[in-house]
Amino acid sequence: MNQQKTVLITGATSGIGAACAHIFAQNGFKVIISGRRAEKLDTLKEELSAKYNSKVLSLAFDVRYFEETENAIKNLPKEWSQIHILINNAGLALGILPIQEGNLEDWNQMIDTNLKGILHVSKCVIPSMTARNSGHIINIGSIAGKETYLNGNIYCASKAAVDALTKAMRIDLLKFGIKVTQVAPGAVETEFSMVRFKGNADAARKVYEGFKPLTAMDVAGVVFYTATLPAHVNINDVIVVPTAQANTTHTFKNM
Ligand code: NDP
Ligand code: 8X3
Repeated sequence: MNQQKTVLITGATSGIGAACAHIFAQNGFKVIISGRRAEKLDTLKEELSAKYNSKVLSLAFDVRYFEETENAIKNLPKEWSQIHILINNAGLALGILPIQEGNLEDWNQMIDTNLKGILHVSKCVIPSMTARNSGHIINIGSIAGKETYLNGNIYCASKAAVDALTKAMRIDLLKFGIKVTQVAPGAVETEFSMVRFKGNADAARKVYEGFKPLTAMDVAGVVFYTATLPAHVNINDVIVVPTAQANTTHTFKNM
C-alpha cells in the first residue's frame, strides 16, 4: 500500500533517525537517509536493502548549510524527487553549562542544527508538497522544548523554537492539506548524551542509570504511527517519555 511513498529522514546515521529508517523500510516505503557521516549512511543503506529488500537512497549533507542542503535535495534523481514524508530529526545538544558560562560555538551549532536545519530542509521540500496539495512533515522536538531544566538553556530554547515552528508551519500549510506533527521525546538512549558530553562515556552512561530509558525504536514506532494514519487524521503533537520520567526534572531512579 505504501510502496510508492518516499520518506526523507534527516539524522539517519544514528539513534532515532536510524530506527525510523528501519521501520519505514521494513514497511515498504522508499527511504532517503541523510546525515553528515557518509560511510555510516552507506552501511545503513546496505543493511536496509539486505534486510527488507527496500529502495534506499543515501544523501550526505549538513543541514546547517542551506546551499549544501539545497544542492542535495534539488539534485535528487527524478524517481526520488517527490517526498511524501519529511522527518526533521537531525539535532543535538552540546554541553550542559549555566548560561553565564556557555560556549558560543556550542550555542551556534545547536541553533544552526536544531532550528535552522529544519528551516533549510523544509524550504527545499515544501514546494513539491504545496504543488501536490499533500505531504507530511514530522519534526522531532523534545520534552526540553516544553519545559526547561537547570543548564539546559540553549538546547531547551532551540527545541522550544521547534515547538513554535511546528505550530506555525501547521497554520501556514493548512490550505495545502499538508500535515505537520511534532514528536517530542523524553530520555532516549542513543548517541545523544555522548555528543552532549563530547565523548565522555561515563557522563553519558550516568544519564540513563537507574531507570529504563526509551529506545530509538520506541520513538520510531510513534513517528511511524503518526505517519500512517488515514488522510483526514493528524497528530499535532505527542510527548513520549519513559514510564520512569514524569517531566524534565523528575525521573524515578530505582538505584
Ligand atoms: P543521535 O546523536 O543518536 O543522532 C543525531 C543525528 O543527527 C545523527 O544522525 C547525526 O548525524 C545528525 N546530525 C547532527 N548534526 C547534524 C547536521 N549538522 N547535519 C545533518 N545531520 C546532523 O541522537 P538522537 O537520535 O537521540 O537524536 C535525534 C533527535 O532527537 C535530535 O533532534 C534530538 O535533539 C532529539 N531528541 C533526543 C532525545 C534523547 O534523549 N536522545 C530526547 C528528545 C529529543 P551525523 O553526525 O552523521 O551528521
Ligand atoms: C533530550 C531530552 O531532557 O535530555 O531532548 O533534554 S533532555
